[in-house]
Amino acid sequence: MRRALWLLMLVSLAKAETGREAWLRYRAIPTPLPSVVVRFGDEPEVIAAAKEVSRALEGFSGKAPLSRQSLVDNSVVLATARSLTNHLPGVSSLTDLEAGGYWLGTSTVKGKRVSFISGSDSAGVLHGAFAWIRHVAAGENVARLNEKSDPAAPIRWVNEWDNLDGTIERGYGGRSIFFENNNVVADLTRGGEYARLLSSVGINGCTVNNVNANPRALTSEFLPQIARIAEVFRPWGVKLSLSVDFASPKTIGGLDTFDPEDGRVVEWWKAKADEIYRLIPDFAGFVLKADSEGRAGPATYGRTHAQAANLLARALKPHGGVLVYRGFVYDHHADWRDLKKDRARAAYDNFQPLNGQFDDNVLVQVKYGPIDFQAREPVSPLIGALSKTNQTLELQITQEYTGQQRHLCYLAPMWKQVLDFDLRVGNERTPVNEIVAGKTFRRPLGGFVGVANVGRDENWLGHDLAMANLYAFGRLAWQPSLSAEEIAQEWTRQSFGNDKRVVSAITGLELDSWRVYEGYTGPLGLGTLTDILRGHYGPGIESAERNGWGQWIRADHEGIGMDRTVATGTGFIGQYPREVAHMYESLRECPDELVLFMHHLPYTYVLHSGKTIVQDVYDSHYQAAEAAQQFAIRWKALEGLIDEATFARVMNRLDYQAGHAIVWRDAICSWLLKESGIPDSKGRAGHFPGRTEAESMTLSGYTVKDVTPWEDASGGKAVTCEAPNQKCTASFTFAGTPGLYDIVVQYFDVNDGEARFQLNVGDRVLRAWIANDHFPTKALNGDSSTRVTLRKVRLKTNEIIKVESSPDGNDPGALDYVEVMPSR
Ligand code: GCV
Repeated sequence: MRRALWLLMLVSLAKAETGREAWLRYRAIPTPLPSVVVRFGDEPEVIAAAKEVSRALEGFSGKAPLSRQSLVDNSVVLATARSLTNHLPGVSSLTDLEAGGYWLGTSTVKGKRVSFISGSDSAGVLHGAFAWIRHVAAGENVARLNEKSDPAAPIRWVNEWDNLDGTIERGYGGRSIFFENNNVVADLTRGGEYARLLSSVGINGCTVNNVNANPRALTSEFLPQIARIAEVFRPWGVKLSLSVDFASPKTIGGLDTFDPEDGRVVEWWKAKADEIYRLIPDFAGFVLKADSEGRAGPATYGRTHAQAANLLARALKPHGGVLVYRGFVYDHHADWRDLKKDRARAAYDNFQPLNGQFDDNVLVQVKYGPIDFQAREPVSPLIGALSKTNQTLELQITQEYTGQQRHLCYLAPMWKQVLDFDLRVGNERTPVNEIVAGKTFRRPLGGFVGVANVGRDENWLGHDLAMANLYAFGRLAWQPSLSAEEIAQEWTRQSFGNDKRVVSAITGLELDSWRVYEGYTGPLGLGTLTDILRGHYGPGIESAERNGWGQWIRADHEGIGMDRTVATGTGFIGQYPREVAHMYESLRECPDELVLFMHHLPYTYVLHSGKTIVQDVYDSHYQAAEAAQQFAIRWKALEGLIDEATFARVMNRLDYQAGHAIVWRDAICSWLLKESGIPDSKGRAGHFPGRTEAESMTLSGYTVKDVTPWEDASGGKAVTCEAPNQKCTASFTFAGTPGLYDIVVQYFDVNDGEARFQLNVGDRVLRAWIANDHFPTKALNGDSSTRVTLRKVRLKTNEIIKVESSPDGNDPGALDYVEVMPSR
């Protein structure tokens, strides 16, 4: 029997996995398990829970369990607390569970060994079922389980920024699983599968369309289509909500106004809510982005955010719906010359004065930091200020500013810092997670929202390891006290099995990844330092400066950083409660990791680390880029221990990340060297051993081009091959000693054609490839800069190394440099 199980396990390891099952893989587990699933109750969620447990048991044991509706030996029983008490009056089923909470237990009833999965309600049974499965998958002994668990907050939602045409704003895992061509897709299988994934980590709501909402979402023609999505969500206890356009009464409602104080507008929203609830009785509510980044809002009529929010909330109220109002409101035409202007102040300045004016079914959704999902930000001071307002904390699962799922960046450690941060409201312990959950200020509602943006890619987010972020968001929204490590381990065990080597390697990679990403991108609280005007992906340091978007870093030849102090700066720090404000205002106490968010300092300023700012940046970038090289090596060690297809997909991404981390390192260090004029005391910045710039090779057919921004190309230049049907060549003579070398060809792969490349050494063709990746740009810059690496190439002195490329469409087959280093 044991042998058969292990064989089964090996077979499942060998199966090519697509990632679609995510963490719900249900691989063989060599442990005795119940052979019967008993269900009491006919609620759709209880039925779904029982089916899920059956499915899991079949995967774990290799044998489909029997299904029953009465008690038998060696069974697992699923029921709400009430129906458990009705069927088995003597069995302890906790009655003090909160909505969605569950109890897992075991007992012997009339001589029969039984495991119980019970919930406060039918959603609780589902959550309990997935929790029970999680314990089994982790190889734990469920025969001794006795666990009661309640969610930390009632709102645990994801937002999807899906557009009705099928694109996704800031989505990196393919097109929408919900929409195409301004309609809901005919086949909603993926929508149902997604709801199952969400449910498995306790997420109970999903806003399916972009907060930059298309008014069509609310039209009578479209709503029945939306109702189809709600149907596939329903069995999984996931409620649907919609993002709405505030101008809808005018744009689709035929009115000449959308003034929240106009009676006709009030009536329009009421009628719209009634219409929706006729189609979707469990509709969760609306999400509204107003007066932000060009969206319509109450400012058009001189009304407040509270008036706008309450207008919609009152239409939803009779049906039990909520209105989530986004706190992400700021002026994106700010005057950068004005040293007192500060985008970081905006959320607080806009919403704090309205504290107490929002209805009880309104939640203000606050991004974790005062700017916009950067790799590191301080906690938004607005969170501590909304003492009489419900809130939700907005986290971002989709890695907009953190590598867009091409870079591994497990965000749970960052989220934990946010959730655990003690804002010291009233000089008392007031951690963010308790405030937003509604506990601190005893609010009726509160919670957590993650911007997920999953797509049609088989593995949902584009990077198999990024799924740890979706998983972690759900787990933290349920139980913020979990550690990032516990969550990474849970996720790894369920996704990749319980082999100790696998669990430790993958957990280790996940846990290191955010600090590594931060280390080679934006340092010391400066923000990610990406190109904020376009893709938010590669380096684009000065794109933050001298424009109205307000992500300024105020760098010049002398110093860098925003002065946000009360004493001499924008006064942002004064928005925090006293103790926190004191910490940030004082250079002695301000942590290094945020010092340039809070202060403008000379490059020579000595940090708590004992290093000058400039040296700290050089060091962190070299260390982190090296750590990113190690990620690929650490992953390589797992070959044969996880299924081949997943291994190869992740290997590919980590190899790419290793190269792109060097693009980042070089861009930031070269820029800093030029701006500050202060050399790297370790002699690395600006010196690139083994590197030959394309522009200094012997060129045939290529043209030398300046790259913008200059720091995104080595030496600020690239060579392009522009004449159609031409092959260009760039060559140089290898002057090193004979031996084994790694050769890197750094080139640009623009999203507009598929140029061909070839690398030759002497007469040997070492590699031919097509530049056909899909980076978010048509330009030569840090988004499109990428590499091919050939390892252990035997070279002789004076051999000619030659790169050839031929353009295709608007892709000019551009080359940056070739680097030849002894193999390590
Ligand atoms: C949906 C940032 C993103 C936008 C996003 C906006 C928001 O500005 O870049 O794509 O819009 O935040 O959160 O509303």
